[in-house]
Amino acid sequence: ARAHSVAVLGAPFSKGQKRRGVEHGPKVIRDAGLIERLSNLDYPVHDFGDLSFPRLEKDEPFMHVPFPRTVGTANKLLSGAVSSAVGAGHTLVMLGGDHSLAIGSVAGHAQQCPDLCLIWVDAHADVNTPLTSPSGNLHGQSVAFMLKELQDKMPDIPGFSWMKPFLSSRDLVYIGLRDVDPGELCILKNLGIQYFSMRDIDRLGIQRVMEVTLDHLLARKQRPIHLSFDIDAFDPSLAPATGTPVNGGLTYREGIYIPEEIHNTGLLSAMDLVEVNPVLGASREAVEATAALAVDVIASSLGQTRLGAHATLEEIPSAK
Ligand code: EXY
Ligand code: MN
Ligand code: MN
Ligand code: MN
Repeated sequence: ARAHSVAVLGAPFSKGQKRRGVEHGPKVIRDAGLIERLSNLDYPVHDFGDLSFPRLEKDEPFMHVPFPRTVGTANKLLSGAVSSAVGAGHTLVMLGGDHSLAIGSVAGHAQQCPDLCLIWVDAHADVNTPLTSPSGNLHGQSVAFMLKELQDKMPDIPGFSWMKPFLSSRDLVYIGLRDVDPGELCILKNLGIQYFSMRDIDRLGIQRVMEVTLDHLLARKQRPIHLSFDIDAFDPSLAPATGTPVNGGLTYREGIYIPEEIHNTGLLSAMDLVEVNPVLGASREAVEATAALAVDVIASSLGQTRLGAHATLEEIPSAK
């Protein structure tokens, strides 16, 4: 049986990339009414507040990778918190912060649920290794830390000795890709990873994409799902306040259908909502629209339907 309570955990962290502001993601997502929206659904919601991450005095780049120890240490802390929350029976919602946080979030989840599968909704594949990364930024490398098949392609990055890769490439599906680096495409192809680019969504439709995704991950056996949702999967017209926007993204309806279908499996065990950066919105409206969209994705993942929350009204009120 799945958890019957939800834990919300903020991770105000930005050192997986070089732009300031994404550490304020948890605050703007909460300000958009997250906790209230979740309490309209049918289970208790625990707000665990925000983690506080240590600032390291000295953290020299590794190759061209900035802040390796800062990112490694933050993710170690996050993985412990996620592991405890999932272990206590909560469905965990992690609010980022940049997408490097998925390393700790998925690792902590996997500590409790070693057979989990991962659905990565993103414009980007975030599967660079330090040797393929054009930017060095760790938020573009999160998945490479997780994959067993990349073990001997990953150098020993300072700050990450606490973790070992734990995910098989067949236990991962990408949805929404449209900005993939050459080294990343090489990894996707070589490891035979299942992915749906925006073009694939155009061809198949989001309904078929979700059918194939869930079949790929769950047909052999039902198991816990981790959803890692990068807000930049949406079209920038809908989610402008983010660090690496890419044109041609998910529509509102596609981006809501994905979490609705995941909820309907009954197997969602933890999720991330990352890369909301209020400093990068052109206006207050742009920031609020992005944060409201994040709330819609989270609420849909947890059972909010487009026909409203689960009805408590069973009978038509009688006038007589
Ligand atoms: N692929 C590029 C890189 O590795 O630098 C861009 C990565 C952006 C990562 C974002 C948030 O999903
Ligand atoms: Mn990402
Ligand atoms: Mn992205
Ligand atoms: Mn439900």
